[in-house]
Amino acid sequence: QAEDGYRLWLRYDKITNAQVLTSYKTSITELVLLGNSPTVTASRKELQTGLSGLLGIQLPEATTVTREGALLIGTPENSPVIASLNLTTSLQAIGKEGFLIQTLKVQGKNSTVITANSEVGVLYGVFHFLKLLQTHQNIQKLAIQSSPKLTHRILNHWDNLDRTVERGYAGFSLWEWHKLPGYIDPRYTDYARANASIGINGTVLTNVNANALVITPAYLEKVKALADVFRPYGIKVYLTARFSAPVEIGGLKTADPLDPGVKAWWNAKADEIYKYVPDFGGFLVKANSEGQPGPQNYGRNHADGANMLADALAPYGGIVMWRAFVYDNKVPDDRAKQAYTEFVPLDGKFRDNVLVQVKNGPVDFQPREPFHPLFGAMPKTPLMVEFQITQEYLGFSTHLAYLSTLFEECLDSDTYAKGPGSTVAKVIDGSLHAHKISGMAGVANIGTDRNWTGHPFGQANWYSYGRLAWDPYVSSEAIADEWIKMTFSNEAAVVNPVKQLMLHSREAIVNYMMPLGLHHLFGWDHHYGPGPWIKNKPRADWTSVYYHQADSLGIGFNRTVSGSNALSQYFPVVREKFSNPKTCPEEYLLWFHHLPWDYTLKSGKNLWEGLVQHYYMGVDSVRGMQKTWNSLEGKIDADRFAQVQQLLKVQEKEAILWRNSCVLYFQTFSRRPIPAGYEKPD
Ligand code: GCW
Repeated sequence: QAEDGYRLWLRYDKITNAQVLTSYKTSITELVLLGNSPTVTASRKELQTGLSGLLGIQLPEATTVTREGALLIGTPENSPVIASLNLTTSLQAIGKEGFLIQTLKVQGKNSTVITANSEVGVLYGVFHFLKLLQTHQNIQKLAIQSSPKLTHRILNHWDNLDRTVERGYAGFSLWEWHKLPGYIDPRYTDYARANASIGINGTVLTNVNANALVITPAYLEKVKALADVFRPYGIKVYLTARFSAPVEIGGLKTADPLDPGVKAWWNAKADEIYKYVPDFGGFLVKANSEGQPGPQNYGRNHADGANMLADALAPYGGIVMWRAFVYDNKVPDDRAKQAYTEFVPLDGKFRDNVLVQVKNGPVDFQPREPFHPLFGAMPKTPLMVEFQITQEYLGFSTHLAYLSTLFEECLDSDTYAKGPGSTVAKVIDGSLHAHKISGMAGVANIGTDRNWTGHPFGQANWYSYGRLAWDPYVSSEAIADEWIKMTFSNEAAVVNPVKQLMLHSREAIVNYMMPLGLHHLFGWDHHYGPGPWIKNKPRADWTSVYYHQADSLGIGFNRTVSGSNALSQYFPVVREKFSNPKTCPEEYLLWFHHLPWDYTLKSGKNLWEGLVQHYYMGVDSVRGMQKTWNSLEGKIDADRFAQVQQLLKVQEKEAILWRNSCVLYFQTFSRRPIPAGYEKPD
């Protein structure tokens, strides 16, 4: 049977390791799971599908524990046996969405208990339990307690109503607007299962470049149909709000957020939306950025705009996620500075149900960026981090890039906002500044492709995003380990090499696209191939020369005090470290500094030689990845093996194109030879 990757990491093929299989079969003998609410039904179905696949058994159901090896599942509310277990203290500690999995004697029998304060918490526990089996863990003495560290774990779909996806590379939008609400594609349920399995609890259905039509009744009916499918899986639906909607669909003359008529319009709109979707999550807004309308059109600021919408949603418990990715018509001396400049003065001015959503870095989802200086700089406002799961700037769904390492690098960065240890993770999980709400947003890489993400390894980015939104402190290595086991194989001979390949894959791309802190050197607008030579576009900050600033003397963007002084936006310890090229981590060197071609790097090589070396290393790494992958032939199903093999060949070709283009282009400035020993670029 062809393996098309549709099942993602929720593959429940029969366990072939006889020892593991036997031990599971003795430990899992009956299911005690009461109730039939939609969420309980989802748990039951997942378990039965999972266990009949993995163990090849149809688990008998009972209403109470009758034998050794019972799986006792539920909340104290829906299960009298669980209520009698006296787990109150542990349950108190895990919050609404957390879960416990414990080996306990119940009615004298060894049982595995999966419990939580809510049915969705139980569902998360069920997925976790299945993962233990998928990854061949010992389940004899379980004592697992897990709760999400962030309250809002959200996918952002940049999906348009015509089903095109902005920066989406895996087919069209999953949402079949034309057929909704009458036809419910079973794929919506599989989408919800996949998200619930990693704890994602919200989805923004529409593009941040918003279309106001989605909040008209004709579409709200369709939105409701999707929300109804997702609800049992703990997933709330959110929409993007087009700021000019009162004018475009409401017939008002203005969208001024301080205008009483505009406020009344949004209040009524919220009332209407909640009639369709009683647990509607709220709005995500891109305003006054890249031509989108916003409060500044009326001389108001971001807080005025966000607060108006927040007030409309507050009676229903909805939130506003207001994006900080802003740049306007005035081309700045340095675009990297604009968000901080506009938002820091507004700290403390936002309503309690507003989160400001900040991209991981200050420019735009580059293969590598230093962390955004807003993190830590708005202590009175809950900040979300926005990651891009879709690989707009990392080779689309053609190049293999395991992005967990990028996410992790950002989350682990120390802002020094409150002294050492003030990491981005602590800012966004709310612990640094004691916020009650917190969140992470990931721009989805999912579409109608059979395997959802185009590249089979794109699935790992969806997966790792969800895992990090649940726990931003978990390591990329641990995530890769479980993902590989669930997706490909438990055999060490597969797990170890694939893990190494994944963990180094993003650095390979940095090297062949934008080493040493270079950034935004892409071909015009499509952001795929190389275009370091791009100039003379409508805006200077849409060109590559604006970012690399190469000339006969040197290369790099000077963001120190003698340049744009973007460094002044970081806290002193970071600022000082990055300001000095000798202490600035070399991966950010040309992000912050314009340096002469003969500047000496840590390796002893000069800047030109070091740059060339990185470009060549990038291509070499791709060749290494190919070698590793080729060695796995026969250990991975033939279909996915061949697919990845072909994609890696394309990637090698394109890595060479990147390397040669950049090296030859920059050579026109450096006027230095390619050091000996490298193959000739052409
Ligand atoms: O990365 C840039 C993209 C735009 C995108 C914008 C944003 C949705 O090139 O396509 O628009 O960022 O994040 O708003």
